[in-house]
Amino acid sequence: MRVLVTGGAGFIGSHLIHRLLEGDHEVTAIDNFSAQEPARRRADVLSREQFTMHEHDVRNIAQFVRGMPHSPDAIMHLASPISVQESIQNPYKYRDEIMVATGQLLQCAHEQGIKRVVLASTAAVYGDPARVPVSEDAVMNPLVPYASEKCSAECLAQAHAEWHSLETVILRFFNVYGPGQDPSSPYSGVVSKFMERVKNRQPPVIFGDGTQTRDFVYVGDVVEAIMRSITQPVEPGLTVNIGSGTAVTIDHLARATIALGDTALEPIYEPPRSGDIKHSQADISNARHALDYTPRVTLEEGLRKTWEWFTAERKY
Ligand code: UD2
Repeated sequence: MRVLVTGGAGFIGSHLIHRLLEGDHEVTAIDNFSAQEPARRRADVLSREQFTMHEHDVRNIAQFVRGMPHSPDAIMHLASPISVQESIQNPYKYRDEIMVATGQLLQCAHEQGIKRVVLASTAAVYGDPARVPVSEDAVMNPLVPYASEKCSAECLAQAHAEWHSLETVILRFFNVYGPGQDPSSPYSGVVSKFMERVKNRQPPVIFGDGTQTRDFVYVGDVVEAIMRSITQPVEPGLTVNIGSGTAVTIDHLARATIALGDTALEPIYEPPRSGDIKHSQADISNARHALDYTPRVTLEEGLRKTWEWFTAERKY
């Protein structure tokens, strides 16, 4: 297949591109390299035949797609800012780069006769769910701009599935982690933050009392789910949770990371972050059924692989 990946130099995007190339697909990717150094290094590592990476802003995605010599068969739309907290500080960035860009992408896919668009959405659309594990039919309850823009993007995708029979697939990612996740931004994922701190013999910093839970899903499992959603027959508008199905406390995560570092550190506790939800855990029955998705990497194994990457010379 010919696949366009937006956000191709990002954490999930670079893993996905490796997997697509292994499967002999032809891949074009765009990225604005907003993550700077790691993103550029990832792009270099990935230079291969059957693959091109372009520096391009997702807010002008239609211009890029219209200029492609051959239309792709499918688009995997990963380009997106990802921070709950940053979206509170800068909501317009989130509106433009999530809702506006996705709307443009869907419209252009329709005009160009592209069959399938897979969207990266998020567990944040549920807000603080009434019960966990949460399934896809739970009400959307976005609590921050990041989540509400993702809700809007989902609605646009559903509308395109309905009006134009565009094969859209919405993947609601839970907390994705693994090798290659960049710890350097204040908004980086907690696993990368804890790994970096423990590697430097500093205690992990926990926001709140550490009893909040998250569903951590290994990036390799996420990539398998994406591959299936690109290549398998699906009902247009399919919406599925992509998590591990298990909830873990942040306290447990901190202690598991400390154990990997073989140190006697104790976590530091700081006030909770604004916009933080308390509990998150995916019901993954729909993904199992519709995509034959099975998470294979346990948290213990995933953390070990991630730790090995953090402590070896990092290769993005
Ligand atoms: C993550 C994703 C978000 C969305 C969501 C879906 C990132 C950066 N964000 O948001 O895009 O998909 O999951 O579930 O991947 N924490 C600490 N210490 C730290 C950092 C974080 O205690 O140094 C806590 C934080 O307060 C929160 C939990 O760890 O309770 C997870 O934080 P996060 O930033 O990794 O991810 P989250 O769930 O806000």
